[in-house]
Amino acid sequence: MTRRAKNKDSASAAQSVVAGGGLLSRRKFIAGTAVGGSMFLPMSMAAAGSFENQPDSWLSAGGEFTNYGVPPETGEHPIRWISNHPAVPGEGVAWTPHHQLHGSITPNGLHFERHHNGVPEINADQWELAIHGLLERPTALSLEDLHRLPMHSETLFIECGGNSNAMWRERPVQTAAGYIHGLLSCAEWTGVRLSDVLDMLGIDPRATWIIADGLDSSGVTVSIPMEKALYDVLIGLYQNGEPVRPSQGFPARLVVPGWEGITHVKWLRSLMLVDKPLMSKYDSVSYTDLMPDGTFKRFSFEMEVKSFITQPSPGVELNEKGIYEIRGLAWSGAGSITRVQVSADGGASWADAELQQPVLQKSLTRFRIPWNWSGASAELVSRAIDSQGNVQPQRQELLSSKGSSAYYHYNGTTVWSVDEQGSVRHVYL
Ligand SMILES: Nc1nc2c(c(=O)[nH]1)N[C@H]1C(S)=C(S)[C@@H](COP(=O)(O)O)O[C@H]1N2
Ligand SMILES: [Mo]
Repeated sequence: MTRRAKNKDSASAAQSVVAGGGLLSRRKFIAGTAVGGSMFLPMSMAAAGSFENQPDSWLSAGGEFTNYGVPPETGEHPIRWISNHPAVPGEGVAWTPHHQLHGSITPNGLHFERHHNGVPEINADQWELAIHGLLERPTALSLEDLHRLPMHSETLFIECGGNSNAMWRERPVQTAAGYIHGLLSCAEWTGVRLSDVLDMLGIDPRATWIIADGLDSSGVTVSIPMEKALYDVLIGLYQNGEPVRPSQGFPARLVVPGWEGITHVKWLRSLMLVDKPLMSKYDSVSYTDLMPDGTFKRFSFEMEVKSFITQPSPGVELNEKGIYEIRGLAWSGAGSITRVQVSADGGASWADAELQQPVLQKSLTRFRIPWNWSGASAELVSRAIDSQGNVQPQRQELLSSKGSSAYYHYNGTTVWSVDEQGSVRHVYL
């Protein structure tokens, strides 16, 4: 690169700075002026123009095709991290490795799992869903019956109410982003509308709640207000186009847009219409919030606005100074994401990240912003705002409102600190 070009590049890089710590404007990044054009281009041009370094695959026929696709054997290999209760093996979670993923859809094999007593084996041919209680025509529907009803698809996140609960700890836990925030996934769910099924069976107007239970032996029984059931709940049959996976609730699960994971009852057994909540263990003990005044807040159904940075993040280190794209995920159970702000100086200054289109309701939204890492230490943090005007709180703000003995429903910020060697750690500000 000539001296003149270099000066021009650093001048444009300076112009494109949008916030402290080296956050840059996306437009400059794409135009290549900020990158200088010299980092990537000459290398890839050389490779493209030469036949000397071609791999052997160039010379012979390829391998067999399979009837079900598998991930590549070399390169990055995203996998879930499983953590089981030591005494009750069926009680546990598998975390989605968000620090290894891109885009906004979670591949089915990497969808998070939360089981209270393992994955039951269910024979789809014998399966029936009982629908009873305050209904004119109580019935049992087979999978075939459900298939004949109109189908709907929606891309939606599911987040466990216990996701990110390590963030309530006194010290910042040092693990990968996906193992802090990965009880969260996003898929296109296809199924039939619960309202269509209930309308067909004749709803008794006294019905105000619906109680869903599953076929696993964990006694997961959840009360959901009828208002929500009739608004947008799906009986989910397909996940990213293929039958719901056994760990996700095959043959049918509830999909309750924007609401906490426990309401998405898997391996559906029955739905009962009633005039009050059941107050099962999952309504009244688990997934409730201990408030600073000593009372418990129940039915915190809607997952609040939240975001975190997936790259860079602990374990996803920086090897040299220069331009990187900061990437992350944002979502809200209250609607869609309208804005994500990113800071590279621990919240002293903020810049708007680009939101990957289309931005869907109650779905994961990918955000990105270019960043020129000077080699100095930096504190990276993101903050999301949703279509209802809700702003993701800073961790300290959340602690002051919810108290420090909370366990569920953490939606505060997460800060990654980058040191001069480019290694990334989780910190509290
Ligand atoms: N029948 C049944 N449904 C269930 C559960 C369960 O253990 N049994 N776990 C719940 C919880 S706490 C969550 S967070 C979600 C997780 O869904 P996933 O495993 O498909 O990610 O399922 C919910 N539905
Ligand atoms: Mo959950």
